[in-house]
Amino acid sequence: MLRRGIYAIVDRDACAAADLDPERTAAAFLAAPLAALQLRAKQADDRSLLRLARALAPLCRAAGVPFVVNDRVDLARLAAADGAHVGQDDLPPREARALLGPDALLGLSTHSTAQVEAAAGEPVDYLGFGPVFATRTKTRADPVVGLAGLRRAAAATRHPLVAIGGIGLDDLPAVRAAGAHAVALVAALLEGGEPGRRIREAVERFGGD
Ligand code: 3NM
Repeated sequence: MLRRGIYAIVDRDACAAADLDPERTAAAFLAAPLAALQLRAKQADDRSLLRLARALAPLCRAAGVPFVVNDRVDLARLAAADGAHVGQDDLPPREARALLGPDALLGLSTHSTAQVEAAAGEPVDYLGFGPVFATRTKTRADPVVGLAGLRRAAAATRHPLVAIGGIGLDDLPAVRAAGAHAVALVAALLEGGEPGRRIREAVERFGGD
């Protein structure tokens, strides 16, 4: 079961663009109480992704934060991560679950109410849902769903929703009110080059249980 709160994504390419080291950025995020920390590295070759995943896994374990690898179930296993997050074109959830085992945290990206409904019987712990707002982080992002779309999706599923896409710190209360169980953030946590300060602000603005 995914905790409520901030789902911090360490995006290797976004970190590089912000002149931040991904490992240090992860360490800064982990000083705050998080729902999870995800490693995302779309441009990375397998070896660098595995190396980075193996560097982040023990940091997350020491902090007591579940560690999730984006897209790559195989590398999640090899790095002894707590789980993986798959997209609509990655391994299907059932196959991902078979590789990861029953206790792993498994998430699936969804981008419409139809996809949310189609995920009803899938063996996943949560659904990513977005983009809620326009994002520059994801190339070829799906159409924006907005807060109204998030509200409709939340009403259509029993899975916890992790809202994602273009979400700023000022948006957190509204996104939570629209039914998000957790909120995934990339760019909003890197602005200003002080990830430790931004993550504390995010956790504070999302609010407690
Ligand atoms: N997935 P930012 S939107 C990785 O819609 C990702 O599934 C999305 O980054 C989806 O917080 C997105 O900087 C980008 O907008 C999130």
